Amino acid sequence: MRFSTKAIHVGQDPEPETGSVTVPVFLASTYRQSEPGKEGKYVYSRTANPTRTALEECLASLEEGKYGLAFSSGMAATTTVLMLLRKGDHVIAGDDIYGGTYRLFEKVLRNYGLQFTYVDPQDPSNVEKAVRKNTRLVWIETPTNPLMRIIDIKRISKISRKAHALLVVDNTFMSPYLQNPLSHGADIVVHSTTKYLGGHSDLIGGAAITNDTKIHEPLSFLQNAVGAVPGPLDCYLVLRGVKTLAVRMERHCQNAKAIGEYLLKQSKVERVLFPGLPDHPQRDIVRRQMRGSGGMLSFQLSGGFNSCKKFLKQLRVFTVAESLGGVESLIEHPASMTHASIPRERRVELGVSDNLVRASVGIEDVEDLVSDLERGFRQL
Ligand code: P1T
Repeated sequence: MRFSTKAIHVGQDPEPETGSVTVPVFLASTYRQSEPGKEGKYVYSRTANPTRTALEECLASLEEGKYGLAFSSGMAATTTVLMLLRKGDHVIAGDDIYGGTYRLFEKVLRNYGLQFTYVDPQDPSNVEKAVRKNTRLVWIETPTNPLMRIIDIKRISKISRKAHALLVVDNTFMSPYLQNPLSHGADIVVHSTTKYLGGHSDLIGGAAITNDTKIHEPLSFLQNAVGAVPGPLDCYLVLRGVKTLAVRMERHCQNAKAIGEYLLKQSKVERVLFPGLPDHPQRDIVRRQMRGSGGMLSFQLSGGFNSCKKFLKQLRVFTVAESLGGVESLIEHPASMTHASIPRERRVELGVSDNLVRASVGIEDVEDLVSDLERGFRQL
């Protein structure tokens, strides 16, 4: 089966009793046992729920994985994956990652005895040099949030394999339609399903997918033991979103490309960060590991934070908000919003400058998006 057929059918056979063509939302928290201790497939909904099972099977198949687990948020998925580690273990993480992931690592998990080193994985030798005896996990995003840097998953996977460390790729920015990290050597793929998978900015959710039984078993144990699971209605909403993922992603890619090209021509734009530009320095990796350049782009405006504020204030179609991946276009200022939890010096060092704007290009008519941006530029 190909992508959209899987998105619409895997885990979603018509319900046997009624023939319902959509997966029912099983609200039950618990299930009858025919005799005490004689458990069926479902016992208690934290452990397993039929609506969640449908979603987990579908997401696994879209990521070319065997096992999928759904969580109550992207951060819940990340936290649960990190709980595979023990006190004293070392993690190498990409230096440009979602601010909330950095905050979890630094402000929470460090207190539980995990060690973190941040490197720029655009040059894989930086990861190699950071390996210690106790390195157990490598964490990357690609493209990175918000600088849109591309990391070579295959090369990083060779390094992590040699170090006996798990490679986790947060695939939120691409969605499984555009990139399948497991096929390039990742051990676990993580998603914030809040974004493209849900696709309509109406839920918070997460997922982790793997091909390896030895990873799935302890992770599945942790999903139940920790308990950061999504409710059945949210699972249903992700499943509904996933059915149209392919058509949405095509339009996101098309619109973002047009906006990227438009931004390049603006005199007030100092730099456009977008993997879809023909002269992108990492276009060989883009071609090899991605099936499209996605709907996310960032750009730097001349005139600093003030200029960004003036620009954003004029917009009527783009909404100034955190998050991404919904049908509607969103725009934000990472330094004061999504990445505010990263200390300023560190942010500036990385390139998350005060004049950086990040856009999640939606699937509206692109002419209206361009006119909206024009309204913003007229004010500068
Ligand atoms: O918000 P939540 O579903 O918990 O997902 C966290 C998360 C994980 N990974 C990536 C790459 C993300 O971008 C996010 C959330 N990001 C935003 C809210 C944002 O605006 O970047």
